[in-house]
Amino acid sequence: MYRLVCVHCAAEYAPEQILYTCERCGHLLTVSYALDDLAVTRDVWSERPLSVWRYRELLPVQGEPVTLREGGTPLYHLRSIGREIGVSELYAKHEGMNPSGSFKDRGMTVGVSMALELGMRSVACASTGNTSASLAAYAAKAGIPAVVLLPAGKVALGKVAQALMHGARVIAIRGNFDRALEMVHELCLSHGLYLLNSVNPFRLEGQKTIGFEAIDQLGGCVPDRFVLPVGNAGNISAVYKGLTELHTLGMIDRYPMMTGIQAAGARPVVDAIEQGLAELVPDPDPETVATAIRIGAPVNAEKALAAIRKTGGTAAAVTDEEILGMQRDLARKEGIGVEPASAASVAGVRALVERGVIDRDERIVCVVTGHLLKDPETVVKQCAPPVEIDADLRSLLSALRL
Ligand code: AN7
Repeated sequence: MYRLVCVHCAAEYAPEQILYTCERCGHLLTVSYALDDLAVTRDVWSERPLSVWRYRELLPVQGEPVTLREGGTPLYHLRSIGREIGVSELYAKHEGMNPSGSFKDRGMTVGVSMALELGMRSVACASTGNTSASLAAYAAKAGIPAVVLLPAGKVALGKVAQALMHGARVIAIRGNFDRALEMVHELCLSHGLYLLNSVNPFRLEGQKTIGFEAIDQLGGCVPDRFVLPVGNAGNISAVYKGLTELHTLGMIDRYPMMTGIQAAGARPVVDAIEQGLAELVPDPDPETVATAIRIGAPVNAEKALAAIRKTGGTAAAVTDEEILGMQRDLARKEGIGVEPASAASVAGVRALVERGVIDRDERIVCVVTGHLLKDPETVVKQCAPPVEIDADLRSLLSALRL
């Protein structure tokens, strides 16, 4: 059993209430389980396949979930990049290997399942792209309509293609993501659609399983550090929340240092950490090539700042050049294709090692959040086009300079 609890004033609400913010103080809600009554062991989990649903005792869904087989993503040892940076225990959890190509699927399998259990019959979100692609797919699977609001002209091609093809009603607003989120929130409250942005407490429950899986894949070992790209700061908050549950259950005895990486042009969380601010100052005009994290007013900042501070972690910004450079390195030196925002986590490790903030002995798990094919335009811009030749062997040998 669980209740919804305000992250700020601890007011409690019954789980069946359709509520995204505390009625007393307006802050976000989180799912709180009666962990003392929970009969679950690592052995029970390890008998199930690696997936979001391996951990179902720590998820709010009661019945059969709406699933496309999310989670169970590979954890790659980055031997080549690790050697270059001087960190031998560097890993990447490739969330691009989820059904729609990003970690959002972990949230949506839980979020859309809850929408149905709560009797909601339509869903909506604002998105920098991946949330909309994922919501569209899971709404299609569930057989319910979805509305998605995107910042016009600022969403990577593959993500728009997915949202359209899966049949969502796709609206592009002349404004940024932060404005789109305000609008869709109002729409959901006034017209009864179910809001599946990361203000939704149930969606984040699915995303916390990234941390569970990574620990399982390391043979039960807690890494020294988790590094995640930060946009709305939902994912880093979710992973930390999951770890607090494992800790309460006695399954882990320490916390990894939670580390958030933002783009230099969209870095309100980094500023808050560096300046020791209690509250974040929104950036009205965020800009970065990593459009997934082009977010100026992260709604989960309160939780993310606490996660970073309580675990002795940190936050850092990387430039667009560093992001794209690491996207190429991951592709060419490790065979791992990710979108720019995802490369930010590994680029952040490189920068923090160089600055002496990260110790080279640390065991580090970077979450790489979305697939390379999400943003083909940014890929093509970085690479020379194919060499076109006449269809004969002489031309081929000449093109290959053989
Ligand atoms: C690839 O799709 O916000 O810090 O609307 O797509 O939990 O927001 C995407 C975010 C990192 C940041 N990497 O995660 C959206 C959206 C990728 C992403 C993030 C996003 P949060």
